Amino acid sequence: MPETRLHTCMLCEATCGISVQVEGGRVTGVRGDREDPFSRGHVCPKAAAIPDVMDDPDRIREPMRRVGDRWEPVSWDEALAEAADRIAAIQREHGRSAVGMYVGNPAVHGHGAILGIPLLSKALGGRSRFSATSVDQLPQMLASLEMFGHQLLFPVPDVDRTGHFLVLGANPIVSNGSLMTAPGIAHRLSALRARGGKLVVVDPRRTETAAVADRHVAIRPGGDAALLLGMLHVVFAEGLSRPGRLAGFSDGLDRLTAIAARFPPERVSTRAGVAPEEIRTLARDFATAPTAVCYGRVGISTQAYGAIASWLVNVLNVVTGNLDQPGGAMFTTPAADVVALNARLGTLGSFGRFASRVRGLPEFGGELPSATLAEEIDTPGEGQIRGLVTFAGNPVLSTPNGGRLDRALAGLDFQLSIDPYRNETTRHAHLILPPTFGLERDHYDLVFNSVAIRNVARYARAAVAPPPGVRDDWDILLGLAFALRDRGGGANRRGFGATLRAARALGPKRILGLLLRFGPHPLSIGMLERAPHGIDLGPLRPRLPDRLFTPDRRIRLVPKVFEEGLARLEADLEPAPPSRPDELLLIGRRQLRGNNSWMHNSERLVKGPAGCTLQIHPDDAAARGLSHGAVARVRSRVGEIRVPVAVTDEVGRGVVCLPHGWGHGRPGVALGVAAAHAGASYNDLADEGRVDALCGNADLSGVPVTVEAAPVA
Ligand SMILES: Nc1nc2c(c(=O)[nH]1)N[C@H]1C(S)=C(S)[C@@H](COP(=O)(O)OP(=O)(O)OC[C@H]3O[C@@H](n4cnc5c(=O)[nH]c(N)nc54)[C@H](O)[C@@H]3O)O[C@H]1N2
Ligand SMILES: Nc1nc2c(c(=O)[nH]1)N[C@H]1C(S)=C(S)[C@@H](COP(=O)(O)OP(=O)(O)OC[C@H]3O[C@@H](n4cnc5c(=O)[nH]c(N)nc54)[C@H](O)[C@@H]3O)O[C@H]1N2
Ligand code: SF4
Ligand SMILES: [Mo]
Repeated sequence: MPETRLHTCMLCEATCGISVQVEGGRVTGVRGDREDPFSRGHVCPKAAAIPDVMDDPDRIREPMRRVGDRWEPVSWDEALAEAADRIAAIQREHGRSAVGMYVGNPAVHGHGAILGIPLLSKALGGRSRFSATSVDQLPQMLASLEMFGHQLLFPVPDVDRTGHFLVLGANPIVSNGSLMTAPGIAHRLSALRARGGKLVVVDPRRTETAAVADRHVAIRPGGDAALLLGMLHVVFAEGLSRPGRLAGFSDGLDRLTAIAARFPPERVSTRAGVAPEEIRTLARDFATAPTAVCYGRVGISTQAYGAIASWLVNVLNVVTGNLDQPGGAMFTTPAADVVALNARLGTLGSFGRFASRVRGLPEFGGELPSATLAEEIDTPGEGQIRGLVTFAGNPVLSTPNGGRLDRALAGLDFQLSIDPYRNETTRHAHLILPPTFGLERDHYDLVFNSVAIRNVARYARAAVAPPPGVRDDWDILLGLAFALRDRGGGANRRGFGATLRAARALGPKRILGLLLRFGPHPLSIGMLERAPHGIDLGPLRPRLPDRLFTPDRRIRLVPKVFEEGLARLEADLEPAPPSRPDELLLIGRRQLRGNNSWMHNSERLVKGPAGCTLQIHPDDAAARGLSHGAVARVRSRVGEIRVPVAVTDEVGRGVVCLPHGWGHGRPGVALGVAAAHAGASYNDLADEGRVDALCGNADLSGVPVTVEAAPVA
């Protein structure tokens, strides 16, 4: 008899409640849970592919050791001991920073991983930490740290109550929202328009979200900081600034006014690629709406002025009185308050405490920018990285100049990867340790409940048993941490040993229970288990100034780093002409049937028309003799790829668009389905030399490329 179990989709930030059909210990179907008070039955096509990963014949089901080109199974005890021995040996000879760690995106989708990673990190020691943060939301974390005193205190758009939603560089209809947990966002956007609200999308491409908006502004890639400065100018110049009660606990309004005065729309228009009158209209519509929220995501983060743009998004919300107000940008009150926990542990965040060895890029939150990982491995000298641990990441496909990183990984003395797949990155590992996945483990969204547009909580118990040879991420991380500690890892060995033993005694579920008990809502794990559809704790409420973590509980409107960073932008307001007349600017896109680099091995997601295509404007295609479906050769400073073109006016002239996460055709990759739909990698074109100079985040937007018909091989 099939049974129904309730769970949570862990693939993206929407955290949809799902109803899982289980038969004979296997998952036979996944549907949206209509009784979930938050997601109300919404799911996207990816949810049905969760069991594809669980049952994937290519999934790794026991620890594997590479001997040359061959892979052989190895016991857990042997694997953990060997990993710790080899890491400790490298660190003894070359110092702690000689072994690095890269943590990928799925790490934040599992509470065991989130709680376990700091323990492994401490056991490793050293400074060579990298993660997907620096190819993603680092600028937004920096803005939160500098303005609100905590790198994880994100303002979240109150989508359900806003009257005016200004979206820059995000495509929630496809991504299902980011730093904005809002399952069923398409319905929420329709509801916004149905109640007379406005949706405005600023994006170089006419995206799926722009297509349902009241207005689409086709900005020049990297032009957001300039645009926002122009808007701010108009707000002040036309007397539309009304911070209201926020003025009582904000510092720097005068300095901000003076800064804005320097950037009239006429001055920023070229850089933004938006006409002065349009900038004025955007500013007036925003500032005069009864409620409004400005929101930016990947498109404003992964670009040359991402930090400044992220700061200005917050600033615009403050000066128009829309921060911490219903219908504006608000702060979630999560049941398990990781924001407060981090504050209590003294990890509010940090910036620039040290710099990377080769290029001198700044530390952020104890990490270095991923754009510098390859050169830290392939540049000889003291402090060179010789060993690497990768956890739930695929940096060969997800960080700029993945080709260089691919080659660098091949030269490591030792690589350990914790991942269910042998993919473009983990194929270089000497050992792969396979985790439980998806519905095989309990689930609580520590991170995404903290950026949800309502206060919600849901605990899901594992729906099926895992294959016998895999272990929970938590157990793997803790096992490694113990093994490293036994070999001298961890700064204060006795204290660290006690921490590890306490962590093991408690386990993630009881740690979560403690967080709930000491959290802001009267909740326990037991209560959550008795309400498996999830609990709605109500709409977001104003939280300031109490929720601020700055020492004086005041908002810093003009942090020094951003004010100083303006000089670079000012010198770049008239962008240099292209170095070649036929140059085009490359931007990215996400796809409904994909999840960054790792869901392409699900037949149901990749079947149908090719997913990896280069979108190009009809005029640009014609000028190059390219017709729809023809294969183009695309070249940048760092590499070249071949990819079929899709001729469309979704992109403007001069801009081409390619999804990231493809490029599965490399030898040694064990992804049978994905190899048949290999595509090519965006990050073989993205240039690791291009970063936001202010914070080191990767600049992936507007990569100069040339496109031509591929010569027949
Ligand atoms: N050009 C370009 N590059 C980008 C982006 C872009 O927009 N354009 N986006 C960037 C962004 S936002 C992100 S977040 C990064 C993502 O970059 P990464 O995090 O480096 O890569 P993913 O593709 O998410 O790979 C996730 C890996 O985790 C494994 N995995 C899945 N579930 C689990 C699990 O439960 N446990 C463990 N241990 N492993 C698991 C998968 O098999 C896969 O190998 O890419 C970035 N790169
Ligand atoms: N289906 C699916 N959902 C996902 C993912 C996935 O791979 N597939 N990935 C998940 C992850 S890791 C993340 S971080 C989120 C990301 O969520 P989003 O940020 O909503 O997703 P993107 O589609 O990357 O949106 C970025 C937009 O920025 C635009 N853009 C590029 N350059 C610029 C620029 O200079 N200025 C402006 N204004 N816009 C620009 C792009 O055209 C694109 O539309 O999505 C998550 N959800
Ligand atoms: S929208 Fe995200 S959370 Fe919801 S079903 Fe799709 S992948 Fe899962
Ligand atoms: Mo991301």
